Amino acid sequence: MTSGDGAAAGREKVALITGVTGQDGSYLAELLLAEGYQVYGLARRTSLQGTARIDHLAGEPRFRLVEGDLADGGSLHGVVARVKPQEIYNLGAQSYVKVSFDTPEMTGDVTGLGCLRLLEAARRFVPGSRFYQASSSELYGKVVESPQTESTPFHPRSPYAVAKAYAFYATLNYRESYGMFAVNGILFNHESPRRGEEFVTRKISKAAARVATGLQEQVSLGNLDARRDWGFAGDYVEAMWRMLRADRPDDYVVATGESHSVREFCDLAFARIGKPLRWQGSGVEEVGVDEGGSVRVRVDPEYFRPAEVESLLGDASRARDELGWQPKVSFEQLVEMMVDADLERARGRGQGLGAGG
Ligand code: NAP
Ligand code: G4F
Repeated sequence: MTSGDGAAAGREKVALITGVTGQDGSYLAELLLAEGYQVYGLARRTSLQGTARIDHLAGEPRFRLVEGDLADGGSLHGVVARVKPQEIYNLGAQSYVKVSFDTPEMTGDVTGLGCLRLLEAARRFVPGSRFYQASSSELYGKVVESPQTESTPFHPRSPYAVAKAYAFYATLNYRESYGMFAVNGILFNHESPRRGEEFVTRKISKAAARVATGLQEQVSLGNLDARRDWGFAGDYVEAMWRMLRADRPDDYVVATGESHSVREFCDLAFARIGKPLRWQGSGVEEVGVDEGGSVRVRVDPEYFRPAEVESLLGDASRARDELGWQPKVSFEQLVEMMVDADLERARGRGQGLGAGG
């Protein structure tokens, strides 16, 4: 890890990304580097190096990692004071909804308060900077209308979503109280070959690839009826960047406008490996069976959540009309991209999590 020393203000545009080792952080770093930015990525110390998604950027002179933690305000103040970024993207979070039920305090601290700590560092050291908060469609939770827009009321259904609600309003509050250019991107689910393996899309694409290569027999999932508006992460980081280049600060929904079930994701993934599924049974007895009669998908209540978000569907009209943003990758292309990347990995030819993914 290179330590980032010295503000680059007055030279090229400087951005700070928290969560740079995550799925979105890696794509955003690539985008900003391609746009000529000096990029500082905040990373925390872990016992094993967790930089697989950004290792391909290691030799890039305009990319630096800086040590810090969203749970540690002092570290954030130190980094922001030293780097003096003009743009701050707060992507860091405990982002897995299911785990937030097991670690609600930590999730609240990092995902909720962490945003406030970073806003406060920005207010003190770079009040003229532009601040992006990674808000989430999980805020809509128990949805009251469909599709969801920027004016749909929130009803968070997990400690994660409650923490994101805190961060959403902290961001809005700094905009209104201090006149800061601080915005929320309300992003619906977005996936990629770099998606964490615990999330349902990657769990399915990886399982399908391993079934195809004889490494695995079947996969156990939770709620097959859950519906999500799934897009491609590479498209969504472009919306983040466009939000910070807008004439005025505002909050934006980012979504495809299409909703699909977990079952449909399985259908496409297993069709891609030449093992289309038919579904038998219902409830916890439901199974997805291939043409040879082998059970490839089954239901395990272990993956159910104490409170479920059943269905999400976004309306990104504002982002389209005001930012000129629209998704490029379709749902079908996304599933194929993820299964194909996992097939390469299962065959030992994959490029890892970063470049090429
Ligand atoms: P991700 O892959 O889980 O990445 C999360 C990042 O946060 C990782 O870099 C992680 O670092 C970092 N992090 C965790 N705890 C931290 C701490 N205490 N201090 C500093 N950094 C910490 O998530 P993602 O899918 O890229 O999502 C990016 C952001 O968008 C998250 O805030 C997420 O909640 C939000 N979001 C995601 C989606 C989606 O569908 N992907 C939709 C809406 C909103 P380590 O590598 O060290 O763990
Ligand atoms: O892939 P998931 O774990 O994503 P979830 O909960 O929608 O959260 C993701 O998207 C949010 C945006 O809406 C982000 F804010 C958040 O950080 C994260 O990136 O689950 C999707 C759906 C859920 O309804 C879940 O119950 O799939 C269902 N599901 C069914 N079986 C499963 C499984 N989810 C997981 N992770 N694993 C399963 O076996």
